Amino acid sequence: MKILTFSGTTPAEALKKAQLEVGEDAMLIETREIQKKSLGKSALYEIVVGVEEGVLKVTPKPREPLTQQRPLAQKSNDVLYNISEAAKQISKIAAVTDEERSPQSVPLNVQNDDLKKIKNEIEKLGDKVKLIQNMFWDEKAPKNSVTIPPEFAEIYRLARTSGMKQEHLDEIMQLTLEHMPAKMRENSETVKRYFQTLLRKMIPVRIESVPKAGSKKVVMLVGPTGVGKTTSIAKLAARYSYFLDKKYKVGLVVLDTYRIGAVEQLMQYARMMKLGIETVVDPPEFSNALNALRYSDYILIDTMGSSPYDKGKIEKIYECLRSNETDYSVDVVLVLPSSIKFEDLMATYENFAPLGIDTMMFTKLDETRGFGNIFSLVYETKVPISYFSIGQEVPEDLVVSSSDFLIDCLLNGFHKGENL
Ligand SMILES: Nc1nc2c(ncn2[C@@H]2O[C@H](COP(=O)(O)OP(=O)(O)O)[C@@H](O)[C@H]2O)c(=O)[nH]1
Ligand SMILES: [Mg+2]
Repeated sequence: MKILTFSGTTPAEALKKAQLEVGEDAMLIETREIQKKSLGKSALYEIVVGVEEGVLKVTPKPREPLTQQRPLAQKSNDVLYNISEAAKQISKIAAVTDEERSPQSVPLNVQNDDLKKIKNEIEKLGDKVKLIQNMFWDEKAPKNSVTIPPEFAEIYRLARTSGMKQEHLDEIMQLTLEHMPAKMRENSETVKRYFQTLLRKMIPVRIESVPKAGSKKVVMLVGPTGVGKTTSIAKLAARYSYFLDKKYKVGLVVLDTYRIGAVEQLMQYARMMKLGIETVVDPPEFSNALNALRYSDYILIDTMGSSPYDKGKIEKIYECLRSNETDYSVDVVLVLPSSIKFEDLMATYENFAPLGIDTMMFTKLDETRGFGNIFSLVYETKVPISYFSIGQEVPEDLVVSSSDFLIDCLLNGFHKGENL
C-alpha cells in the first residue's frame, strides 16, 4: 500500500485534493491539525491516505517538499476508512456543497463551528473503531457486564487488563455512565480523564506527617517473608533521618521472636546510618525496647517474615503489640508485593488483619505490569496506602503514596521516574 499525504485549509479541502488525485478507492488513515488558525494565518490540516498499488487514478505528481508530504511509518494496522464515505459524512456534517468548500466563501464563525463538529465526528468514528478493536481483545467482556459505549471501550480494556476485580470495574463503569456530564462523553480522551479523576477519588491514601514536638511515631512493618520489609525499613530510616526538612532521630527494633537470627541485615543498615537498634526475642521485652529508644522521633520495627498462612508467627507479633506498656501507639503497616493477584493479596490481608492494619505499603512495583490488584484491595478494605517501593535501591526506591501515582501506573504503566 502506498501512503500519501494531502493538506488543505480545511479537512474537506484536503480530502477533495486526495479524491482528485487518487480517486475513490483510497483509505483515510489519519486527519491531523498541523497549524491552528490564528491572526493572519489560516489553519492547515493534513490527511493521510493509503492507496493499493496500481489503483492510483492519475500518475502522482512529483514529490512535494518534505514539509508537505510526510510518509507515515508502518501504520497499516491503524484505522482504515473508506475515503468517499468519510468525505460524504464530513460534507453532511459541515452542510456544504463542493462549491462552497472554499474557506473564503464561509464566514469565520461558521467555519470554526463546522470544524469543531467535524473534529468531534472524526473522534467518534475513531472511538467506534477502538470499540471494535477492544471487542476482538475480549469478545465476552461487554456481554457479561455493563454495556460499554464506544467512547468507554479503551478505558474499559485498560482497567480490565490491570487486574482489577471485575465487580469493581463494573461498579465504576456504572457510576461513570450515570454521573458523567454529557459534555465529557465526547471522546475517549475526555472519558479517560474523567475515569482517572474518579479512580483517584476512590483510593484512600495516608498523607505522610511528621511527629509533633515532644511526641514520636512508632511504625511496625509486618507481612510475608521476602516482600521487602527490612529493605523498606532501611529506606524509611534514611528518609526520616536525612531527607526530610528536619533531620529526625530514628531508632530501630527488630522482632526476632523465632530466634532465626535474621537480624544481621538490619544491623548493617543501623551501623551504616549510625542508628540505635534493639532486638526483641520474647514479647515482654517489647516495652523495654521502645523505652530504650525513647530519645528517637521515629521508632521503626522490623518483624521476621511470617508466611501468610503461618498463624503462629502472626500471633507472636500480636503478643508483642499486646504487651506494649508504653504510651506509644504502634502504627502497623502491612507490606505486600504488588506482583501477586488480587485474591492472594486479599488472603494475605485477612491473615494479618487481626493485628489491626493502619496502612498498607506495596513493594516491587518495578516487577509488575498491572496495578488493578492494588486498587481493588485498597478499594475493598478501605485501608489507606502509605508508601510504595519501586526497586531494590536504598534509599531512593521509595515513593510516598499518592492516588495520582497509583492511578497513573494503573492506566499508563509504571515507568521509573516518570509517573506523576
Ligand atoms: N525489585 C524489587 N525488589 C525489592 C523491592 N523491595 C525489596 N526488594 C528485594 O526483595 C528481597 C527481599 O527483601 P527484604 O527486605 O529482605 O524482605 P523481607 O523478608 O520482607 O524483610 C531483597 O532482595 C530486596 O532487595 C522492590 O521494591 N523491588
Ligand atoms: Mg526481613
